[in-house]
This record gives sequence, C-alpha cells and structure tokens, in this order.
Amino acid sequence: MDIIVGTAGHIDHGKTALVKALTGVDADRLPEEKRRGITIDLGFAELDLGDVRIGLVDVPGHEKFVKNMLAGASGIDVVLLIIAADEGVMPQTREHFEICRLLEIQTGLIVLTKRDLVDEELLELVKLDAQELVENSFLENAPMIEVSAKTGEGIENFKRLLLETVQKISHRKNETVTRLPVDRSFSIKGFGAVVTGTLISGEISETDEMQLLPVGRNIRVRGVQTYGKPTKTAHAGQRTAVNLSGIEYGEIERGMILSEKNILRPTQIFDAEIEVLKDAKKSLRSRARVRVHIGTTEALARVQVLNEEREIAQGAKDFVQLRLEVPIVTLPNERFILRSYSPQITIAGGQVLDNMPIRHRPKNMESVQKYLQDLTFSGKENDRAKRLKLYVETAHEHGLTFNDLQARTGWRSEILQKTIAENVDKKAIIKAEAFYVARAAFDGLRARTVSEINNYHRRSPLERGIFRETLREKVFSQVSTDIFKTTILYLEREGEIAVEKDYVRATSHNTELSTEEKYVAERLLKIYQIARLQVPKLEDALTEAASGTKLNRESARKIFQLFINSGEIVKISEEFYFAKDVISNLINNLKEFAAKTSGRLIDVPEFKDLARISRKYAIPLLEYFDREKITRRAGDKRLIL
Ligand SMILES: Nc1nc2c(ncn2[C@@H]2O[C@H](COP(=O)(O)OP(=O)(O)O)[C@@H](O)[C@H]2O)c(=O)[nH]1
Ligand SMILES: [Mg+2]
Repeated sequence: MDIIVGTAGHIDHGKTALVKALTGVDADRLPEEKRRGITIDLGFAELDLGDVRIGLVDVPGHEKFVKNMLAGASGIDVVLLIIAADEGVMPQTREHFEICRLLEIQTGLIVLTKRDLVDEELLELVKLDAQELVENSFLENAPMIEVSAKTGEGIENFKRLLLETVQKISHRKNETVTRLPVDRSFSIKGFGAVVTGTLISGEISETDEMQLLPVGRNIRVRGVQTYGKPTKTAHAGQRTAVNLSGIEYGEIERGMILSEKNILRPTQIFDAEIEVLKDAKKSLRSRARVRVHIGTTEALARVQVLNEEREIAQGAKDFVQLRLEVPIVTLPNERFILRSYSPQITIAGGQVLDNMPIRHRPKNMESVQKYLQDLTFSGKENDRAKRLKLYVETAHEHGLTFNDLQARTGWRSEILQKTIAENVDKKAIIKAEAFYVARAAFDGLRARTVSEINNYHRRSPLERGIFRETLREKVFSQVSTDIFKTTILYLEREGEIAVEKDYVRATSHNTELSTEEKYVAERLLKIYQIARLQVPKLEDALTEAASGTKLNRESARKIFQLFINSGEIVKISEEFYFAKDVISNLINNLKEFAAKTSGRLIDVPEFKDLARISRKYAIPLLEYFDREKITRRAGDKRLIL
C-alpha cells in the first residue's frame, strides 16, 4: 500500500527535524533553506514501514509560504499536525489545521515535538491546548504522540502508531483518469525535463503518451520513478517523478497537471460549495477577488455568491461560482482553499460541484441553488448515476457527448460507460447517436416536432408533409443533426409520424387526394373565388362541386374542411363561407371608408352599398367582423376599428 503523509504546523516546531529523524533525509533541499534554516518550499522523503510505503511531504510553516504548504497539502492522505511542546498552538498551527479540515483530509496524528525541552507539567498544558484545537474535528480522536528528534525519544513508538493509523485507511477510489498535479519540475543533464508530484489517480507508465494541462502540450513519458527508484508503472497514491520528452523544463510550472491525452479540459469557471471560516475577518461577498488554491495550483478569481444576500457570513456554508482569471483543470469533488487577495489569509474552503457551469444570473438563483444542492449528495453517498444525469440535464436539448461527459466528470472510460448505460437503461437519458440528452429535454423536442408537423398539415392540408430540412431548421437549428435524426427515428418507431423520402408527416394525416378528389377540391375553391361575396349556401356549394363525379356530398365536405384548416376559405356563419382574399378585400374597403369619412360610424345600408350585397350576407358578415374586432357595434351602427 502507498500512502502520502504530510506535515503541518507552525514554523520552527520541528517538522523538518521529525522527517529527518524518521528517514534520515533533510527535506530542506534548497540552498536558501539550508542557509536560513527554514523550510521555504515543499520537501520530500520516503519512509518504508514494511507493508506500507509512505511518501512524506514536508511543508513550510512560515506564514509567507502557506501558498507552498497548500500545494503540498492537496495530495495527502494523512496529516501529521506538529506542535512544539515548548510553544504550544501557534497561528500557523491553527491555519494549517483549518486548511486540512477544509480540504477534508480524513486522517491524522498529533505530534508533540521537542519533548526533551519540557517537563511533565508543561507537556500536559500543551496536550490540553492541542485537544482544544481539534475538538469536534477529524483529529478529535487522533493519536497524540510526544517525540524528540534530538534524543530519538518516542520515534519508534510514533512509527508504530503511524503504521497502525495508515493501515486503517481505505484505499483510494481511483475512479478518475490519470492525474499528476505537478509540484516540482527540473531538468537532469542528458535526460531533460522531470516533473514530480503525488499521482492522485490512475497510472503512469514508460512510453505513455500524455498531455500537460492547461497548456495542452502533448508529451511522451521517457521514464518513471517512484520513491527514488526507476519503475515501469507508477500507481495512484505514490510520489512520482516522470521524465518527459517533447517539452523543455522551463515550460513547466507547479500547478500544471499531467494527464491522459485529450480527456480533461481547462476551465475558467466552476461552481462549488464553500465554508467560510468562523474566524475570518469578514463575510465573503460577491465580487470579492480571491486566491483559489486547488491541486498544486493557485489562481486568482472573482467570487459570485449564489444566494439572495450575495454574501456568506463567517462560519456559514453556501454555494458560489468562481470566475478565474486563468484556466485551470479541476474535477467535481475536488477540494480547494480560498485565501483573500490581500492580505493573503485563508478565508474559506470548499468542494467543486460543477467544473463547466454556465454563468449564473441572479434571476435564476432558485433553480441554481436546487441544482447545486442536488449535486452535493447529502449523506456523502456519491451517486454517480445521479451526478451524470444532472450534468446532462444542464445541457438541455443540446445534449452532451461521451467526451463532454468525460471532461465534466473525469471518470475512467469504463466507469463512465457503465454510468451512462445505467441512465440509458432507466430512460433517464436518451442516446442520440453521439449525444446524450436528458429525458425531459428529449420529450420536449419530440412534442415540438409533432406540433410543428401538425401545424404544417393544418396550414397546408393538401401537401403530403413537411420538408425534412424545414422541420430540422424550425425545431433543431440549435442542436446536432444526431439529435434530430434520433427524434425522428423515435417518433417513427412509435408510429406517430411517417417519413417518406424528404418529407415527414403525421401518420394520421391522410393527404393523398385521388384525382377525383383533387378535381372536387379545385371546383370547390373556384366556386368561392368566382362567387366573391355572392356565395352559395355551403350545402349547395358541396352538391355542385361533387356533381358529375363519383364522390358524394360528404366526401366533398371533408375536402372542404381542408380549405377551412388552411384558412383559404373563411367561415362566417354555419351557412356562409368566403374565400380568404374576398374577406381581406372587404376589410380594406371598410378601412378606406373609415379613412374617407374620418372615422364616421357605418350603418347597415351603407355597408350593403359598400360591399354591394344584400342584407342576407351583410348581417352575418358584420357579426363576423364584430367578433374579429374589425368593427365594434354601437347601436345600429358600427365603429370601424
Ligand atoms: N531540542 C530539540 N530541538 C528540536 C527538536 N526538533 C527540532 N528542533 C530544532 O528546532 C528548530 C526548528 O526545527 P525544524 O525542523 O526546522 O522546524 P520546522 O520549521 O517546523 O520544520 C531547529 O533548530 C531544530 O534543530 C527536538 O525534538 N528537540
Ligand atoms: Mg521545516
């Protein structure tokens, strides 16, 4: 088993000395560190405890170097909270402890160093001090050990307790693709660039093709070392050094991530849940500029608080959107720390919920909160299927591809495949060729397609169907043709629609008029166009149109209905119908009358004159115009509107 153990604690409390007493390694490797006698940057050492191999990360305690401490703390499994017995809890003891708590490090030991410098009485006081600090935290029941790096007292006992502790911790989940957040890079003569870091998931092997993010540089692995020795493959949880070809070491910085090729994508915005420290100087407000420490990187960002008050009080938890000034690579569940821009003080910590959200607007706050609440999975049960479904839902009808989903989740391909299949089986998401669309969005598209087709039939009853491309432009212009094709396929399979060549129609739509029906249709239309305003009664028109054919009046009535549906013939009353252009002409005449008489009311005789019709038509027409709000009745007269 491989475990990463990190130190934490105030400067000069004996962190580096403890690492040396355990391993013989002086983790202060920089000349400046040696000269000044303080730890500035991260130091590394290995400790072999038989069954367990431990990668030790020694962090600087000085408040100026908390940034470096954070880069080291992000990958650790077990923390050693180090407190000098002669000094007790100091400011960076607190700050480092809070950072570990906010990063949700699960396991740790409390180590009281410099045992040789204090008597029993003082030791008891420091123990109480330490106990109070960790009350109600992950370290509440952690072992507390006194050691002296100087005399060696307690070191063997400490190793025994450390082994016991790490044997109890559960294995890494390793559900995500390979990621190595870089904490150091240098070059070795004759070999080129080397990066080191804690391999937080996956494996890295010699000759692997990989990618350095967020820059997106493709590189090849020339060699791998773990615990200072060459190896074919490094595994998650190991301190790992990778010799890269295809890049100069000067192009590599701490904070970059070595990952599998073309899977993860840089982002400059993410949604998260954060907790503001109880001891923070002020509440956290929207627009605040903060430093985001995530993985081994630090990025400046603006906070967008996702609540009504646009503010999170000290000690409170809430949702935020962080808008970063530079791209980073992060995945859901990743923990991070927020520090204020200036002065640089730790103010909050949290967990990424969505690494590629849209920019939230204040007016949708309620639905945003609901969405993020759903992503927090109360009870910590990390339900992958549910998470995947939520992400797909945010894409609405646009859907997401496998690659999109892998960039969103970072899951290894086989895990993502399984999780997608679970959702597809439950019909929570629909597979539309290369895309996955949420059920509700897909149903919406389906309904809009059907109604577009039906509208088309209503407007053009004599056409056999809507042109496929027209339908696509009307309903699917913003989405992939994959989704269009799948929608059509579903509707076809369900028997709702029929696709004939380039045309789509509702199965219920029976347009194909026979030659004889077409003949009757033409005659009907002609009757109304020729009659102008002197229309026959409907029954007479139907009889006339059908006469001399094999069709009866009822068949003619069905054909007539097609003209009504399409609006080519307008219904005025049960008895009377007029061609569309005849009615619009008449409306124009009415408007002209109104214009000429400066809006004088028109009475029935005047209307009869204007239209040159008898009372039999005049009354139903005027009543129709009243209903259509073209005229308004005022006593016996009408106002033309
Ligand atoms: N007497 C005594 N001195 C110690 C012990 N551990 C560390 N020191 C001294 O305390 C100073 C700071 O130790 P160091 O390990 O650099 O502290 P760090 O800043 O926490 O890494 C150094 O001068 C060490 O020699 C100890 O157990 N006993
Ligand atoms: Mg040190």
